[in-house]
Amino acid sequence: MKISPFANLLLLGAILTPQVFGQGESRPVLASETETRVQHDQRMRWWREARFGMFIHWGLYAVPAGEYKGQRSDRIGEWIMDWANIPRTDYEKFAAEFNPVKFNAREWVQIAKDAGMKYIVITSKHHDGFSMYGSKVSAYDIVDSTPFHRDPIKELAAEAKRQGLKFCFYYSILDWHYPAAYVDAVGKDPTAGNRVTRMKPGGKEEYVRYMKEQLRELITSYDPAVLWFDGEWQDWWTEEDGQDLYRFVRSLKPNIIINNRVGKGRQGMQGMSKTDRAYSGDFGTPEQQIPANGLSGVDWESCMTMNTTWGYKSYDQQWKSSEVIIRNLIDIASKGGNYLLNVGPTASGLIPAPSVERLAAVGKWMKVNGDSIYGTTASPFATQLDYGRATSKPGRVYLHIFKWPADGKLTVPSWGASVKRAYFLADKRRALHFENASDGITLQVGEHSLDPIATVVVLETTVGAVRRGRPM
Ligand code: FHN
Repeated sequence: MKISPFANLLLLGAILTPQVFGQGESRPVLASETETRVQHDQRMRWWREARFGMFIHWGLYAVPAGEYKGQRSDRIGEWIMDWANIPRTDYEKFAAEFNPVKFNAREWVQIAKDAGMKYIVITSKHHDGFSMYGSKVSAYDIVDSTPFHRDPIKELAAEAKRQGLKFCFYYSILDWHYPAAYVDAVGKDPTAGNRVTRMKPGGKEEYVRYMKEQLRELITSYDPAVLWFDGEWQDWWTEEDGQDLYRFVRSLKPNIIINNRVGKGRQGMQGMSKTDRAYSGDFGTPEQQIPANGLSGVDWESCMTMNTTWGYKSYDQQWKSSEVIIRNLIDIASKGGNYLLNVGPTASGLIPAPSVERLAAVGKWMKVNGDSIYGTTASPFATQLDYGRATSKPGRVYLHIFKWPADGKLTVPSWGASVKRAYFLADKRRALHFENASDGITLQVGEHSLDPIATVVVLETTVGAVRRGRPM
């Protein structure tokens, strides 16, 4: 079943003792009855400052690469078992063909690091149920069932640590392969993707025990900084199940960060006021979109593909331009969010060249302008700039200019601070002339941009930047 992506409003499910909130605003108890706002902010700190991460969808689905018995589809590659209606036993045969001999953990981490990414989230197990790490609770994994016989996750975790990136896991609650699960396609076109996976009687309890054992080995053996759950929309999975799993994971690693798809935070907001229910998880997960005004008052991360698929498809060449990707990063940061940008490696273990090219272009921009993204909070302005975006830090506002003014002048709306100095982030020596006025400032930026995708101007201000949109 394809879930229609829509903005996720996440109520902070983390424990905040009643005195931290105003009266009547206490949240249900989740992971630990003692996490205060200060402790929560401390736990989220690196994640909030990081702003930019790499999503990796890698699994058996890279073997068919979007084609099965001559059938192709415009649907996402990692769902091929579903949309091509491949029986479990036939799908399992892909394991014997999966031998990613070109996989090189150092290269993958270097590509992420050079792009300016601060964390990596990789699929430990997607909906197909195949474990991309050496699992002790399932032989349906890359070490036991493929000719590769290596644990690429172990190599990637070690390399991420060596190069200073946070290593994180994606884990799917939905599992098409688990014996107790079955696809309820009775009377439905099984290739239409509207199938529902159900659990046989007693199967859910057995599966939750299995899932917890896998999560235990993932946390104790690879020490992930984030657990990025997915596949939570099944009707046999409840918000209460999510809160139980949230507590379980946090009991194994108290400072781990967990997304809202551990429970029903992604679906439950329709028709409900945001105070009706608190949802488990530490951040919202809008998918393939950037919420128009961000998600105020919560942490959130937009996850997006570079073409149209998460898992590799040999014929998907609908790549976003580097300009779109860089401006997405800026737009998301200006609204107080993180950007989780996906790559879908091939069955031979390579990140597709178009992805590598775009990530290098992002890295080139970030090398010069990263200060305007890392550790920033949302724009201090009440309305969105028509010529670009803005981010802020205490005592600074960063203007990202997409559209260069023909007359070399920009108007910056007032926001409760006055400007002391203005200069290009890429050329700090060159002071820019500006005039403070009651309704804002007029800034002279000259005839030519410094970067056609986004030129950054720094405004040094008299007071700490106003923080909007983030619980910081
Ligand atoms: O069904 C998955 C999909 O394959 C992919 O993993 C995305 C990434 O966020 N999540 C689910 C769809 O929302």
